[in-house]
Amino acid sequence: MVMADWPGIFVTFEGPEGGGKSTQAERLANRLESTGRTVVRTREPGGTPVGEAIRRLLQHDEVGHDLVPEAELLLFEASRAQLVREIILPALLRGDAVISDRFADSTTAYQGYGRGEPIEPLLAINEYAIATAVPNVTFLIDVDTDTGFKRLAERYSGGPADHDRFERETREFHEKVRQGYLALSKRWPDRFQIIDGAQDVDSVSDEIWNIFEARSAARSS
Ligand code: T5A
Repeated sequence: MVMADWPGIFVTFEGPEGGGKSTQAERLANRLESTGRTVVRTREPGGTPVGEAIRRLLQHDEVGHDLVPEAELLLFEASRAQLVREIILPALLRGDAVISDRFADSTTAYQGYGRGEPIEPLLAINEYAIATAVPNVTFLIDVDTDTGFKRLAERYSGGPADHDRFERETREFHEKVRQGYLALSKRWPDRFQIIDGAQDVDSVSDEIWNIFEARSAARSS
């Protein structure tokens, strides 16, 4: 993958369900904005009108239940290709900070390691979808499957209908996803920062902020 030299900074949050990605993406964005930085917040699947329509199909629409694994994978990539070209690359070229709640590593972890789609061809499709938008830093918020499940159970008091299609997958599936993420962090140790998501929310966000500041300083020196 070729990392482009844009003036902005691209940060992604990744990890298993319930680790705290959305919470921490929001906190980092707020903290950055309080320093005067322009922040573009986005999420996957979604982030554009096209992507949000794909998100509904993938996660909640009944028709999505019939998706074959190959179609599921390509829909995530279609949402990503749109997001990169419509939102992410223009923002990075303007010099903004882009913070994305999930990105291409989610496809490798869920569709690759979780569903068993072959990893190397999948990485090539990821590259096609993201073009030059390789994240500068990826925070992998790691929690064990039991902790992630417990947090989601606490959040949903309305029963199984509230859980999306992926949250209803087996424990074994989610364990494979988690191990997949850890394998990816070994493949790209410079980009990935593993964060222990079992800590309390403030400790996690302080750790992320310190790493972010150190990396920003290193980039501008
Ligand atoms: N997917 C996505 C693929 O299969 N392939 C792909 O290519 C892509 C992009 C997206 C789904 O799609 C799949 C993966 C996902 O299954 P989503 O709705 O975006 O679905 O779901 P997630 O990204 O998994 O988001 P979650 O909300 O489930 O988890 P988060 O964002 O990790 O956690 P968060 O911040 O929402 O927190 C969950 C709960 O835990 C609490 C929060 O208050 C909340 O109640 N919490 C903590 N509690 C204690 N201590 C902490 N440190 C806590 N941090 C948060």
